[in-house]
Amino acid sequence: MEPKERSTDKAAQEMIAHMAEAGQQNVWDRLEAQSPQCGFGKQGICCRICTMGPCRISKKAQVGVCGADADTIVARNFLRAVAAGTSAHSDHGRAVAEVFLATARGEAPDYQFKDTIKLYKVAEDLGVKTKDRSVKEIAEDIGKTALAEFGKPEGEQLMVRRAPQPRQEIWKKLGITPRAIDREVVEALHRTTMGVDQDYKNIIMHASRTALADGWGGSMLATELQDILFGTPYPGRGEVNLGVLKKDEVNIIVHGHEPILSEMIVAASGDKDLLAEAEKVGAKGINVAGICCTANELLMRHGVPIAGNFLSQELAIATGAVELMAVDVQCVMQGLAEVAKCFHTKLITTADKAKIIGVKHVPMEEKTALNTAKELVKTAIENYSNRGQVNIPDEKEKAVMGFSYESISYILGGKFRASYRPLNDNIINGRIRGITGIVGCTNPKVLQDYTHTTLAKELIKRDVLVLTTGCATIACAKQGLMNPKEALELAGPGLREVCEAIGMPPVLACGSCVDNSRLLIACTEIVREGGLGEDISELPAAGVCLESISEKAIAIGQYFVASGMLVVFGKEFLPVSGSQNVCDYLFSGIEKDLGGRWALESDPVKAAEIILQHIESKRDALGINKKTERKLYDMADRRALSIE
Ligand code: SF4
Ligand code: MSK
Repeated sequence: MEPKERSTDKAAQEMIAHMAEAGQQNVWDRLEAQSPQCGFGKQGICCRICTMGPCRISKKAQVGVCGADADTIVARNFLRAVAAGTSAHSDHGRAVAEVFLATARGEAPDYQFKDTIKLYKVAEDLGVKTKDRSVKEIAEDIGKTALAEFGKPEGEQLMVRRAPQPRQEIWKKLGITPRAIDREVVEALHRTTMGVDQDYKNIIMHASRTALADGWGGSMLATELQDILFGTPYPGRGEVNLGVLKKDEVNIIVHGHEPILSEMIVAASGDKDLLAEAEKVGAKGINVAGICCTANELLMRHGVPIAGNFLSQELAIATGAVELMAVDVQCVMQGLAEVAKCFHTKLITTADKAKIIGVKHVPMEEKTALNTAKELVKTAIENYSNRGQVNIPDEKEKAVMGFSYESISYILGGKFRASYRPLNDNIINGRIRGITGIVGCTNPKVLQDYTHTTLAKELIKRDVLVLTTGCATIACAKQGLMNPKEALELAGPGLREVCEAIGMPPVLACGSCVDNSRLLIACTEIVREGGLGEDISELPAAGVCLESISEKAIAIGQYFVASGMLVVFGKEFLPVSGSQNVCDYLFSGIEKDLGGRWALESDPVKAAEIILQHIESKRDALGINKKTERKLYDMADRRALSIE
């Protein structure tokens, strides 16, 4: 396969070609070696949860050894994916809560609370008293309460109370208001063991509860506590793509999800002594860049450049310019270890729960975080002189990123009148037709970055405001969609007018995977502002993920659906086609229960059509598509106008 058939990104194409010439294997080559992939797995109809199996459903054998049919097997696999995704986001949230509590107790001296305004807000939401108490006292109670959300023996998730009231009522009526996060995941695994839940709708109902424990629980806690610790993102400039690596500086890549260590590496890279050491080895400076969601976290808060998204992780090492890559959890390919062996790059794991065989492990502890980070930076500096040939592509693009729901409110209304009112008004008057969250990863099965960016262009062209997270954000940024100057040229006239007046791009970078919770809050704020219905399900809005690699994306999709939204997903990434009943329920029946539903479409242009139709149908239902005729008042009308 030609590099052009693998990626739309010129920098990636250059590095793919370069790796091929050098005989080095990457993710695309390994996909080819794995092809053709198992058709049963693709349809979700293989089961290996007990040792009477593994079983797979076919014309010849329409049930497993235990008698489980395709509906049960597909639903069980779906729930297991949601549970795995929920556990990933939520364990991330727990790690942040632990550092948060340690900071409050003075046991993590390198961290501090950067956003105390948000600290008070979160205290209120978690029921923590603030009157006559110090920041540390409040923070300690927030930390304890947040940690309890993962395993409390009774009660429901506290953040759920942020949702619009009618939404909370729906969850209550269906009995799916999430309880402790760990409990929902444990119950999901229990229900899907052999011989437990064998009613596909009942299984999917628990998938909603589990996913809600993610979106309105673990992920939301992760986002909120990170904002308090590291600062709530506000729009700032940055650069994106492999061209951000520097030929004459020590390059360090941070990759993964939890910003706990990467924040410290950024701090350490500014250390005077370390900068002097870098100079001694002939480097002009220390350049930190990110990959995947860690990259989003750092650019949004510190303007740290982004080297690439998921599929670019091996390509970054193949430039020969990376002295050290520090990885923590999630989306880290084991294949990195092999690629790193071909170069001087030191690959280092830092999370005890995520080691790679043959890769050096430097454990990160909150008590000594900055020292650990300094050690890593020092290792990178010492490695600079071991560089061989360097091939850094020229490509890089400017981007404005950092749209938390607070910052959207701020830029819409200004410091003293921060509100979503201008957004609601412009949706109501039709300049903006609606909003769409584009989320997701990059997957070697599809042309890198093509789907996310084509979809984003289609939507903004038709006056739909786009909010993005995760690797989809990086894809859009690489293609200039977060560069207001370039992107506004592609926006429809209504959206363009609003964005120009406010000074924002038509595609807003809202953060990492856990930051999809920001989209839930943004939707809630729009509902609260008024004029667009009483619940998220009434909004002219949708979620879309045309490209994913991870179970996390299925968990996100399900919590969007359970929050009342349409979610359009890439066909090949939701393995449910083996059960017509499960498909019928997820694509249609579930809407009666929850107001949201799934739809499958892999073509970004067709996906845009589905979203547009959905948005217009919601606008019709809200009555905001009716053209109100301009009325010229005659004298009788004027007399009838009363001034209260
Ligand atoms: Fe086969 Fe049933 Fe065991 Fe699954 S649970 S592996 S379908 S026997
Ligand atoms: S990093 S889950 S590849 S978005 Fe969050 Fe990117 Fe997907 Fe990982």
